[in-house]
Amino acid sequence: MSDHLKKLLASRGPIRTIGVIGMGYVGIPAAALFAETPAYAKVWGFQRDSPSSGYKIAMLNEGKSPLKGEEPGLEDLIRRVVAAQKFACTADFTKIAGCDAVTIAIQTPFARPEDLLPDFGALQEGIRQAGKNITEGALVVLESTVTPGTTAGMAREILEEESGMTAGEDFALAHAPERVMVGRLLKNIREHDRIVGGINEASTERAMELYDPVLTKGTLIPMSATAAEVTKTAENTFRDLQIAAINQLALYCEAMGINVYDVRRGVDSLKGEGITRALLWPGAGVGGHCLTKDTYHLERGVALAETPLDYPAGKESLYVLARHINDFMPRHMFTLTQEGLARAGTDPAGAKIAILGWAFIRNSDDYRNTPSEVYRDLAVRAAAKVAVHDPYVTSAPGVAITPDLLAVIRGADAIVIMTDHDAYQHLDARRMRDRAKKDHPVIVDGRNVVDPDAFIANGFVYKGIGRGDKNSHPLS
Ligand code: SAJ
Repeated sequence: MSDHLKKLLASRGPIRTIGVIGMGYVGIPAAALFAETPAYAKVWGFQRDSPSSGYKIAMLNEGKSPLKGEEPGLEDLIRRVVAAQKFACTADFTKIAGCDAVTIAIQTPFARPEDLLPDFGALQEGIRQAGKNITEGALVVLESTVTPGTTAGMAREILEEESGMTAGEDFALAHAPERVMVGRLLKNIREHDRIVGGINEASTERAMELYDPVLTKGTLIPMSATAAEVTKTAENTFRDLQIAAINQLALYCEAMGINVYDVRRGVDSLKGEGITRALLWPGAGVGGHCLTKDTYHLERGVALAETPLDYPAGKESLYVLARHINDFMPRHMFTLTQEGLARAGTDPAGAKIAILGWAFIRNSDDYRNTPSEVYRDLAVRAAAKVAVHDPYVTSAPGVAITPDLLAVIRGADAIVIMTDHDAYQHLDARRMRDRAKKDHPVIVDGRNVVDPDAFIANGFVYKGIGRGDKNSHPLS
C-alpha cells in the first residue's frame, strides 16, 4: 500500500520546509530547533490570530518568546533563527502548501474533568487547516497527547476529508508525542528518546527523517501510530500509579502508627539483578496538566478499541483507582487538619487556615489542576477563614494569593503545607509559633518538608502525610 507513498516521497526528496501548527510550550521550541537545523531551509510557525493568542505572531517575528518562566536558551535561539530568516510566524495557513512536513502541537484538555471527554476542538481545527493545505507527498505529524486511536482514526478522517487524498498513500501520517517539561523544553526535545509512530512503514520512516537531525542524545524509537499514542499516555499513567502506590502506603503507615519514610527506605534497600521497586514520594496530591488527564486518554483509547477488553466485570481499572487515590490526598490533608484542630480545641468554623503553596509543583508558578484548590474548597465549606501563600503564583482565578508568608501565618490556627517550594524547606518552628500567636497551632505537612520534633517541641500539633509515628504525639 505504501509503495505509492514511497515513490512520492522519493520524488519530493529530503524534507526542506517545515510547518508547525500551534505556537505553545510544545510548538515554539520544536519550530526553533527545526529552524536551527542546517538541513532545513525554512520553518513556518502557524498561529491563529485569535484574541487570546494572536499576540504571539508579532512577538515571535520580533525574535521574542511569548512563553512565561525561565526556558534556558530558548529566547536566544528564537532571536537567532528569526534573524537568519529561517523561522517566521504567520496566521496564513495556505503557506502549508509549501511545506514538506507539518507538525501539530495543540493541547487536548478535558472539556469537563468529571465527564473526562477531551476537548479536541482546537486540535481538530489545526488538523483541518493542515488537511486543507497539504500537497501530495507531505508528512503530517501529531505531537499533542491524544487518546490512542486518534491518529489513525479522527485525524486521518479529517485530513482525508479536507485534502481529498488518502493517508499513507498520498501523504504520510504519524504520531510523535512531545515529552517536554516546563523549564527544560529545548533540553528535553534534544535529549529524550523520540517515539515515532506512523500509520504505515513509509510514514514512520518519513517521520524519523524529520526528527533525526534535531536529536543530540536522544534516539528514535519507531512503532505504530497507536502504539506511540499508548506509549505517551502510559508513561504518565504509570507515574501516576507509582505515586498512588506510595500514597496508599502512607495512609496505611498513618493507621499503623509508623513512619512511611522508614518503610520507603527499607523497601528501597532491596537491590540486585532484576529487582526493581519504583518508589516515588507520598504527598498532598497530584496536580498538573499531564498526570491528571493522560490516564483518562488511555482509558478512552481502550474503551473505543475494536476488540472488547477482557477484564473483571464492573471493576474500575487499576489506573483509574490510582487517580482516585491521588485525588483523595488533598481530602486526607483536610482530615488531618480537622484532627489537629480538634486536639488544639479549635472549631474549624471560624478558624484561620494558612495554605502554603498554590502551585501544583515545587518552585513553579504552574497551578493547573492544583490539589491546593480541592483543599481550599473543603476548608471554605467548613466555614474556615483561608489565607494562601505562594512565592511564584502571583494570582489565580477565585483565590487571593500573597507572597507575604508572615502575613499568612499571623494568627493562623493551622498552617498547611501543600507544595514543596524551597521557601518552605527551612521554616523556623519558634518564629512560626510566635507569629501564629496560638497556644497550640496546627502544622499539617503535605510534602515532608518540616522536622516534626522541632514543631512539637514548640507547642504545635503536628500532622504529616505518612507520619503515623508522630501524628498522635503528646502536646508539649
Ligand atoms: N508528585 C508526587 N509525588 C512524586 C512525584 C510527583 O506527589 O513522587 C506530584 C507533584 O507534586 C505534582 C504531580 O505529582 O503535583 C505531578 O508531578 P510530576 O513530577 O509528574 O510533574 P509533571 O506533571 O510536570 O509531569 C511531567 C511529565 N512529563 C511529560 O508529560 C512530558 C512526566 O512524564 C514526567 O515524568 C515529569 O514531568 C517529570 O519527571 O518531570
